[in-house]
Amino acid sequence: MPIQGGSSTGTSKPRHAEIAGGGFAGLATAVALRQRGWTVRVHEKASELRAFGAGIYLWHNGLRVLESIGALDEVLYGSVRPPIYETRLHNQTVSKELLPGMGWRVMTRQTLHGAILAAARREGVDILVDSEVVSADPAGSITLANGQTLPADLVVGADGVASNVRDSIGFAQDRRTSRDGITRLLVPRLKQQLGPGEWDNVIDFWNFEPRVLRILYSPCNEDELYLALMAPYEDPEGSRVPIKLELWTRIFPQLTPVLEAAAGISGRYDRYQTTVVERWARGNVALVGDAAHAMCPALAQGAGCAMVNGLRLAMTLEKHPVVAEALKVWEAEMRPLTDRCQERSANYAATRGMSKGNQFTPTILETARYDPLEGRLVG
Ligand code: FAD
Ligand code: 5PR
Repeated sequence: MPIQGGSSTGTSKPRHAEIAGGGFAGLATAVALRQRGWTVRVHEKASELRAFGAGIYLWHNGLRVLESIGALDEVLYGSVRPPIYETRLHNQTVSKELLPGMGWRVMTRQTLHGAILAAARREGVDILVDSEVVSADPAGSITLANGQTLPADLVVGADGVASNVRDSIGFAQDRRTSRDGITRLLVPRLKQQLGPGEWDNVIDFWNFEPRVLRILYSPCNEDELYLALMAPYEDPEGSRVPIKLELWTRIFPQLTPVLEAAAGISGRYDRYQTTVVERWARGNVALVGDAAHAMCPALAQGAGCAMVNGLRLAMTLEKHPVVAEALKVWEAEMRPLTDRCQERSANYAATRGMSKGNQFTPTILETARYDPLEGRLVG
């Protein structure tokens, strides 16, 4: 008989989860648990529920999670599937990838966050803002900044790369920062001003001479364009925000209209971060998303993996009623796939290898091809 929210002690009281973090990981996990009979409370330390950052890519794996939690239609409506992923080196096209059979979409982070939040509200997830989780206890509780301690059958640390849940428990971890980083901005499409060109494509403009600068040009919808401006951390001009317009237009003159728009936005430069944690779970506490496996963005899989792992966590808890046992099964099942993705992303970032083009091989796309509902690879 399937376990429909009955607690492991055999009473009919629904099992309860306390989740730290109202980002993509926390909210997606919350909906997946709620759909399986749990009561769920999400704590977000910020005073507003919103996504930080500009645009985001999702692939088959993440889109299947959205389908499962009831957020896909809204995302499809507000996003695009660019016809081609083009890579240019010194403005010469090195590849045009069509990615046949592969589901992928580009959208603003607000579109994605709004759709998952709407699903959470529909499902009756309890969401508190201005609620900071300071620590967690593997026996099953969290403590808030206001001093309150709340018991739970399951605690989820989805509180991002600087996770308090993780650090309060003391998981051994390796945290690294890369030599490159990114300034992310949303600007108007300005297709007319850009002039003739295939401006509905994603275009990854790489430049190594006279200096290392890269622009990942990603349309999110008819009106909004996501610009990711990459520069080494040690380049004070390339990493400056607001951007140094004259530097960027000199190397990428074809993007002048959108760079002018970008120069009017304050923006933020972030170095890539990687976190490897010895374990994803201890007792009744599970780490989901960047708290567990922050990764370089090269393969655009951080949020996809986060949501997949959150959904699979809820699915595993359905099959294994003892929470601490379920968490072990879940980690053993999901970790290798996530680790491989993190390694491949780190490798592409370290070698800047995406500049060679034809980057989306079936192996590289392994995580993107994972179907969380079927538990196997597609395509
Ligand atoms: P976060 O998004 O960091 O959310 C954590 C939430 O928890 C926040 O709302 C925060 O305010 C809250 N919080 C933090 N601490 C506490 C606390 N103590 N108590 C309560 N709340 C707390 N991924 C993709 O899938 N596709 C992409 O295209 C992509 N592009 C990227 C580009 C760049 C440049 C970078 C850096 C990352 C990219 N990623 C991408 C990765 C993706 O952004 C992250 O993996 C994803 O946002 C992780 O979600 P999360 O919910 O785990 O963490
Ligand atoms: N892909 C995406 C992205 O946002 C980044 C990278 C790759 C979608 C960074 O912004 O390689 O840095 C990358």
